[in-house]
Amino acid sequence: MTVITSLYTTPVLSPLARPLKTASGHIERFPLVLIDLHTDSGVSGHAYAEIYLPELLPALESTILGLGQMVTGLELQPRDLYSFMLKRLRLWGAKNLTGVALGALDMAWWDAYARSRGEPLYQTLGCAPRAVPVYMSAGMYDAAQVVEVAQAAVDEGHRALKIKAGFANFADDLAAVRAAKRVLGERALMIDYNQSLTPQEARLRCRALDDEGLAWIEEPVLADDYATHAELAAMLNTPIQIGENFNSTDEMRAAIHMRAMDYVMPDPQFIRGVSGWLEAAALARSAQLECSSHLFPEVSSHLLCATPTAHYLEWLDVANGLQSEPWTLVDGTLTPPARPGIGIEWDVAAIARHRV
Ligand code: SMN
Ligand code: MG
Repeated sequence: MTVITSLYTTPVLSPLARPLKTASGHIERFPLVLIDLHTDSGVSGHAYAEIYLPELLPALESTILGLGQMVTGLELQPRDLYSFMLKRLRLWGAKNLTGVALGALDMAWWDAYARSRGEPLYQTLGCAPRAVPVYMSAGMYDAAQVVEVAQAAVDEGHRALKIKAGFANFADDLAAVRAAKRVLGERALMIDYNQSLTPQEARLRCRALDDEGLAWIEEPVLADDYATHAELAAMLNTPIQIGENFNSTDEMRAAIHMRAMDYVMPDPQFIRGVSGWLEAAALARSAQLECSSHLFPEVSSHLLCATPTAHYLEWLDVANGLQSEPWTLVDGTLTPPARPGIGIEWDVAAIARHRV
């Protein structure tokens, strides 16, 4: 029997290849809490949590440490730990900071569990590794700036690119889309409004974009406005994509019930980790929704191998620079490594340079 003995966290501001500008705020360096979950068998689990506001990084770290206290001394059995924590958090609720902290902790204890079995996570989840199609995720660029980003996507062998939209004038959205398409050729282009439009503005802009051949339009309105997303999904030919802000599979189930999307893309920490993702993958299959990942490319490379309706893996390099075993794409795909666990190995010197 293996028991959790302690939890260590490290707050960092992780460097980005390009600042991430969205219509709802932008991120220069990515605030992360690195997690090391230790056990009495000498095995440790490694994962990280993200937050988009550096001012809240201390709050996220202390929330993770608080939840860590609740599982210290418990046996390293991921599903039992998840069920225990859902009960423990029932009265307070496991959403936003608490839910994200639980999700990151769940990733860490699944990593430790797979490592304790000497298995890559995909093997522990009962599936073979495979090359998961990737799209390069970028920020918000005007028609002139987006050319360089789209060319970089082509040069790096990507099959698809996502850019952010939501300029003050729709003409700038359309110009950026067309400029990117001219560079991308037959490669797929997605856009992400990051919840920035009103329902009426979303109707106007999505209708005007509907013949541009976009692979999907993401979160045009507030993430939990399932009614408007459902209206847009019914109205448009272009698929509507949501899911990164589902705090749980309970919210995902409600969105599916309202037919709020054509595609779904849970976020591994918001959906509450590996345990939550496995529930989400089952919901996506039963609803026959193509299922992509949001951020967290390392764990997503394993999870999408265990997802029956797997679609795309979002490639936004947030933590690669903090790891001694970098993750590399091959022909626009990412295959989970045959290393124990998720495969995250920290680069201590790099972390020291970016520690808060
Ligand atoms: C996104 C949101 C927050 C941080 C990074 C990226 C974006 C996405 O919504 O889908 O990548
Ligand atoms: Mg998004």
